[in-house]
Amino acid sequence: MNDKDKNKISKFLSLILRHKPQEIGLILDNDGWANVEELLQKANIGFENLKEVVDTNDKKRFVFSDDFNKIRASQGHSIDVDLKLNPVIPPKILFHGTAEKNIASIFEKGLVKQQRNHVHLSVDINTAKKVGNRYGQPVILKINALKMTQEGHLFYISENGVWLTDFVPSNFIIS
Ligand code: HQG
Repeated sequence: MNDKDKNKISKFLSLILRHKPQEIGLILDNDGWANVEELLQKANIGFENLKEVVDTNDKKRFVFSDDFNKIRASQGHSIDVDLKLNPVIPPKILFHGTAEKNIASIFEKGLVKQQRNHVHLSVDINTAKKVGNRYGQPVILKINALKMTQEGHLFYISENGVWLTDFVPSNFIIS
């Protein structure tokens, strides 16, 4: 497959496995897993192509179960799924990339998860820059993550290395 075709399938999988499985009549279990056979059939994709998209995906967005019978998105859901992640202690600082136009509201209300199940953060500035770039002129915010844990906020790390939390009050945003 060429990159364009892989990208198209990846975007489709993000839609189906994170937001709207009902678009193709798919049902995810409580932990967000879809049955691979059913997905292949309903999405009209071959297993080899699906595996290639999963294996070569730049952010490792999707993961198979060990026996390849199930597949799920590792993060980014808007539908209610339980990824069964355990709280972990974050590094001192995490980053969030957003667009310039959101800044005033973020400093007023804090970072909220909007439609998704978590606020998404990264360990590196570059990833945050790319994330922010999706919505306009990017601005990188530094989050005092470790300090947040001292006040009871929980952090999780997804299977593909994205840091997740429920809410970042504005007093923990340092720039
Ligand atoms: C902003 C992609 C105004 C927030 C990325 C963001 C990521 C506020 C937007 C993943 C706000 C939500 C998630 C407030 C937050 N006022 N704006 N109080 N609080 N926002 O897409 O973090 O490529 O739901 O800054 O790479 O941008 O799809 O979240 O701009 O990992 O795998 O509200 O999605 O991953 O947007 O992106 P999103 P996000 P994939």
